Amino acid sequence: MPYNEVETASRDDLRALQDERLADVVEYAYENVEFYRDALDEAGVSPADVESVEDISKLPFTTKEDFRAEYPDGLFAVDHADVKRIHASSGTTGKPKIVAYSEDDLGVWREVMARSLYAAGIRADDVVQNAYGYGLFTGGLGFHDGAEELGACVIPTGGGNTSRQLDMLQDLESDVLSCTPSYCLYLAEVAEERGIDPTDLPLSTVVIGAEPFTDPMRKEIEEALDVTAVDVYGLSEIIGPGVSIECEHAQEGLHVWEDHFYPEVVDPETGEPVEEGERGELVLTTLTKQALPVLRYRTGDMTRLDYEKCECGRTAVRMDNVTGRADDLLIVRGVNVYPSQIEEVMLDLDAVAPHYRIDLRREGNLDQMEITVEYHEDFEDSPAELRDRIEARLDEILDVSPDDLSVVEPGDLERTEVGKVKRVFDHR
Ligand code: DLL
Repeated sequence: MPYNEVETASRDDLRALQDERLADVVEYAYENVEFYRDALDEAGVSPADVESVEDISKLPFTTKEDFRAEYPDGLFAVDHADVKRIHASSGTTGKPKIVAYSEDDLGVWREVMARSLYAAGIRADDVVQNAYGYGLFTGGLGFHDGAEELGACVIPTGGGNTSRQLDMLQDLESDVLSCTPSYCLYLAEVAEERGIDPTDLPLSTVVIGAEPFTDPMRKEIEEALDVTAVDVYGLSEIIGPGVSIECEHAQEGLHVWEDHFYPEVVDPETGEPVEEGERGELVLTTLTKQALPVLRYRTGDMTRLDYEKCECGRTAVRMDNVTGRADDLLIVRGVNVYPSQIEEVMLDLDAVAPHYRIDLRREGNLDQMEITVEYHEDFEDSPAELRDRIEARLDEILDVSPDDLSVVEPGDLERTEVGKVKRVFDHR
């Protein structure tokens, strides 16, 4: 039995619910948000033209630039008195994206997060240590509220202070840790430094998200901590964490809670919907949000949708693990390079630790790409020989070779204790 019976509703019933909710939210956004009224008028679409999800592609997109342009509250659909919580997501440049929640929105968020944790195998008798940052970032409070809603015990450690984090894990026997994938690995390293075998920690599940990771990285985490690592996805503009999650049964694709968030996949260049099952940019529409309804948001995240019924019995569509963003693309001397391609190569080699960075510079008119990786602490051969092996593998998958490839000692690359890991440094 799932947490909420809608999770196993027939596709037809789900579609009927989405049709009704989409028509409502379009009308609601049109009536309450000037930005949407103008955008729909300009596109020549009236809310009455949207009767079902078949009509969704008539609607214009919303972009992160729209959030910035409408800073701070231009996208709000309710009076300030009805806004009960604000979060914000800061990009690398410009103003943060401010997001707002009504009382009901907070209820939906709690429910989809509780549903998510339940799908990950977490139950009311579990102890959830929440190491996502508390504050304007949606990770901390999103997980906190969801775990409480589920009835679990929450330890709100927040990000950082890794030594204390480890003490709490051991002393309070936490079953579940929620944090970024890079922090999981860091925690395992600090445990080892303190003479604790990370596989002896009481954890059985880690719920990882907020930044991209590849399957080899997940394997590293599962082995390092002897846990099941479940991928959770979300973004502030839509609600925060809890848009989708893997189920513990299959760990194959993240169930999108489609009764609240309608997913589409489009070609990132043209904005046209891709064929069913093809890869492209994820576009999300909130179906029930009050304070901040969002129509066709271009997430920038690359994925594909799988409508096959899952072995867990849930009917909600599954999205692929997001390993990259449409704007992650690095153009080096005219050649396309995705950081996830480099990560896959590195992590496929047992001798390489899951820590790397890519530095891009321009010398004269020429792009220079430097890659730095750490060798694994168990690796005892020559780093020079390892370097040659990595170079040969990179050669196979990239059409451009790094100008400099350094293999450094374990621990040489800086770790991220708080917030999201940064691996690409574009100095151009
Ligand atoms: O990162 C919400 C979140 C918190 C998700 C905790 C999961 C766990 P933002 O800070 O607004 O919100 O960043 C959203 O992070 O568009 C993706 O690019 C990336 N992202 C989030 N989850 C994943 C994931 C939170 N599981 C942006 N895999 C999104 C890959 C992810 N990327």
